[in-house]
Amino acid sequence: MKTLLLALLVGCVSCRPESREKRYDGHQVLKVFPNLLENFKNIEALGEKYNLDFWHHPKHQNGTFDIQVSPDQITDVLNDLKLLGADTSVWIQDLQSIIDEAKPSDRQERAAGMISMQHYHSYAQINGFLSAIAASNSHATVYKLGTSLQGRSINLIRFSTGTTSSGAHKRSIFMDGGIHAREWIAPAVVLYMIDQLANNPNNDPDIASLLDKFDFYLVPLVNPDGYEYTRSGDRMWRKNMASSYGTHHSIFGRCGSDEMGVDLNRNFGHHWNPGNGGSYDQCQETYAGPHALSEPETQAMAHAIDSVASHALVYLNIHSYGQYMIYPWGYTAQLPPDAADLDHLGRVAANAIYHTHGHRYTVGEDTVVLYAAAGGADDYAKGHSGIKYAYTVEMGDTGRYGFLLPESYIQSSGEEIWAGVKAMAKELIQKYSL
Ligand code: 0X9
Ligand code: ZN
Repeated sequence: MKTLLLALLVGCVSCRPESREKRYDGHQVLKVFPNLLENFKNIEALGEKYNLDFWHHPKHQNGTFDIQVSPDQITDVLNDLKLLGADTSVWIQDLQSIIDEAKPSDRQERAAGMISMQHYHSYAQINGFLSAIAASNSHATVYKLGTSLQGRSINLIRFSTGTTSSGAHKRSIFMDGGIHAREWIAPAVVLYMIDQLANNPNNDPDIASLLDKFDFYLVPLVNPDGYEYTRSGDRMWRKNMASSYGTHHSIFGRCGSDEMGVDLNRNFGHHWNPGNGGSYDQCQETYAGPHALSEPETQAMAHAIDSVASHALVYLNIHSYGQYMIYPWGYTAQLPPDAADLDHLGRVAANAIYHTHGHRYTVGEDTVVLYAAAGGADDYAKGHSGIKYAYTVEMGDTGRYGFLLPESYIQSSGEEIWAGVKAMAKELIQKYSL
């Protein structure tokens, strides 16, 4: 018995561990032109029928649905689309090869707490970076906002040089990334901005004057469990790692995975409604959760947003892709009363972004520019917490790599978003005579 056990153990030591990474060989991403107005609904219904992952929804008839399709579905889906009279073209022929092309390099480990801004990093490296900054920078403090479902800390770093000259709390700018696991460019760009504030690598004279007027709150990784899962399990994962909610419109296991996940950007509590741009179905990418703020990640963020609300002027919920600077409401097409102010400041940012690397960002209200979706962080920050300038930023690109932006794009994305943030801050300094 002992010998057998030993043999088994020895056998396992020499065998290669089976790769648990989900592969996307032969999966395609289609660009689908609806052509007819009624096809917006028909194509959405097709998505439900085949449980498809919609990477992008068009707003206008000349826009495209970007739809990921597995090899066993492709013939049926193409047939159904043809019957509807929609035109299709294949954008990504083989998703796995794009995933491989945009894979992070292995040369990113550096001394403790030092990370390169040219690479995507693990949860542990990101936390090491935050701790190293807090240890060496007297203006920086790291706060733990909460714990994810799998036990990871959700951390915020604050930069503050103290109160205003009259002793009041400075106005604040709050930014977060990584609420959607697969949108790697979002945490990378939040880290880029943290690096600018902490280390001022370009000797930018603006940094000191910005910190003189504003406190900055940054959360690089809202959804650490999902993010880690995209690094080692499923590169295309969007949600958190919630297991089945049992009775909730779904049969456990039906999704082909034990982790069904909640779309954290459908789970916030301002007019939460799965039927409005989200889903009651756990298998769907936009599952809104069993009730508002059901997830520890959204609870942590909601609490953090609430606690800065009395002094925060700007909230940026950073995503990819599509190049949009959009503002509430996501739950209704009705504009907030101060929409003109949000539109103006959004255009200030978009203009600065354009003048950095020539990328055009579309500015407008969520439902006008993108689609209706309730339960978003932007709606919560503005509607519940009362932060006036709340935006969703959808970074690049516009359809070459989509969610799979290679590491070589981090630097330019960081530069342009940071230019946008600085332009907004300068505009607010003028407007509020800060
Ligand atoms: O659908 C989303 O959550 C965002 N787009 S993404 O492709 N990154 O998933 C847009 C959210 C816009 N905000 C609201 N609808 N509240
Ligand atoms: Zn997103």
